[in-house]
Amino acid sequence: TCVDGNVTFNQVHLKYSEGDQGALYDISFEAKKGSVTGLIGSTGAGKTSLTGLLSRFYEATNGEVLIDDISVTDYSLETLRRNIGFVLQESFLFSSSIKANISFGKPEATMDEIVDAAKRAQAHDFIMELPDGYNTMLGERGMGLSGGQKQRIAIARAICINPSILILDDATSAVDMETEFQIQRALKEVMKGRTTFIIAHRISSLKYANQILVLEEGRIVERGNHDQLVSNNGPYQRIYEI
Ligand code: M5T
Ligand code: MG
Repeated sequence: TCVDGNVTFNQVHLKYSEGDQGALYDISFEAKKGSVTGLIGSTGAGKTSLTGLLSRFYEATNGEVLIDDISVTDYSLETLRRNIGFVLQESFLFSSSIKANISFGKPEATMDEIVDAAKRAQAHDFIMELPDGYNTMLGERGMGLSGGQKQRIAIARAICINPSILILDDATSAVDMETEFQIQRALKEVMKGRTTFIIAHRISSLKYANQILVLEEGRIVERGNHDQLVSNNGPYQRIYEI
């Protein structure tokens, strides 16, 4: 099943356990198909929790999370897995071949699809320079990759499943300018046409977001696009100045 990727949160509350004071309170917003939503806020504000609700890593204690007007609880986990892609700060690579790492979310992917995903992720060229190309083994007894290379493999993996919804944990670790440029290009490519959530650690990646949600202690304390939030002189402006 393919989804369009219209996302709605209606008064969502999340508590991880009975005693806990709650990770999210009264979260409501819409993210239209193909739009970019930035999430920003200090550590523990609830950014990861919010995006995790989409994949049903956890379920809302109250309120509803909808994809295309259907509650996420009505989708199978398999459908959610096929439609939601992740590129995380510390994306997990397996002790396996590059090929297997790219097609991890879609084991039936053809070699053509894998190469196409790698090209769009700006990873094809460095892969071809490795001793066994796409068959190069990664991990403990295999090849070590740089942070920037790992990130591009993770982007290729996300492109490979062709998800309608994409979650990016934006932090690019310390990489050189050229790698940074390639990663930005790859991210731009992978975001195309997908409903994207960017958990931003740098404001620069939020300048073009359709909406930005500023989270503090589980609540949305401010929302708008970059220009609106800068002129608001509120929490976003304070983060921006740091
Ligand atoms: C929000 C708690 C966490 C914090 C709050 C993912 C997760 C979070 N929490 C749990 O108890 N169990 C969990 O599995 O929920 O945390 P977050 O959503 O991780 O916040 P963040 O992503 O904005 O923070 P960071 O540090 O990644 O910028 O009370 O303990
Ligand atoms: Mg987080």
